[in-house]
Amino acid sequence: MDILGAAGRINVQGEEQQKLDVLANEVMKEALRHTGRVSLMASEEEEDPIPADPSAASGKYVVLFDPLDGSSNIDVNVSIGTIFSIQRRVSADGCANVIDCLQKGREQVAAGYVMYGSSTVMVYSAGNGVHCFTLDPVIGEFRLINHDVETPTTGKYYSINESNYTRWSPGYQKVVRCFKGVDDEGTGKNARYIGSLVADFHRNLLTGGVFMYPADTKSPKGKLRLLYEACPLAFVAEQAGGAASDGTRPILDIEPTELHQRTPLVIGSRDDVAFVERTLQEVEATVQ
Ligand code: AFP
Repeated sequence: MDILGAAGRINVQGEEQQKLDVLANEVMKEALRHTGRVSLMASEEEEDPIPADPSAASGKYVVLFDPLDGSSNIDVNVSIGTIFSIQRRVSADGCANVIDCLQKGREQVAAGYVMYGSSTVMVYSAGNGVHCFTLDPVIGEFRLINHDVETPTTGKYYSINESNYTRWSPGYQKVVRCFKGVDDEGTGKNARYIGSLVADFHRNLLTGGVFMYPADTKSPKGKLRLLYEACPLAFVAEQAGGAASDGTRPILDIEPTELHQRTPLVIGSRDDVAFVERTLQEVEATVQ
């Protein structure tokens, strides 16, 4: 099957689509379209919301997804994933519409991800703890391996693309110097960065740590997508006792205004996220 390499198209995010991005998007749509429960979908790969079958027009739920997160890692056999967010439909009659998608992360009914790594794991929360399953290929089913996952309150890893250092605000530069132990108040963390959000998040969820993708001079609003990436992972993080912020406020409290809205993201262990927010605030105060 011809599934590797570029598809020769640019998606709505302005990024080059890989063949597997396109295939994963089709698989997700097909799987959700016929459930009868999903009236509308929204994908990171498509500009507009995608209606389900007319027979499912009254479906109670809306599903938003990043079909294949970590595209740059596909062809080199590094972990990638699928992220999903489930919202309750709020529009009363007729076809569900974009308003059903533009709900705060706090309103999510459930959210989670599947990670395709050395094993295939599915992690989800329906608002009652975080549960982790692994795919048993022999029986073709997911087995529960870890229920009520709790992430450490502080962790040993920080994860960020440091090649963007000169494009960050002084606050983020300070945070990273602290994590490296360069500045006095250094917390001396170890660096880990895969470049697939799902994989970076999953490692930090289990071991403790903080992932950051700040706004920078190249992406002034941040790079990651609020509805397809930040909100679902923030929901999982909070349910596991962690936190997620855009640097100043909880991700789950952001009122979305656009389907493909971007946001800065700081996510992971609670105390580490609080340290980042505090440091950003302190540096901001001295710069002004
Ligand atoms: P997509 O593959 O869905 O576009 O996502 C990649 C990603 O949004 C996220 O998974 C990574 O954490 C981040 O981009 C990596 O970005 P950099 O290559 O700029 O570090």
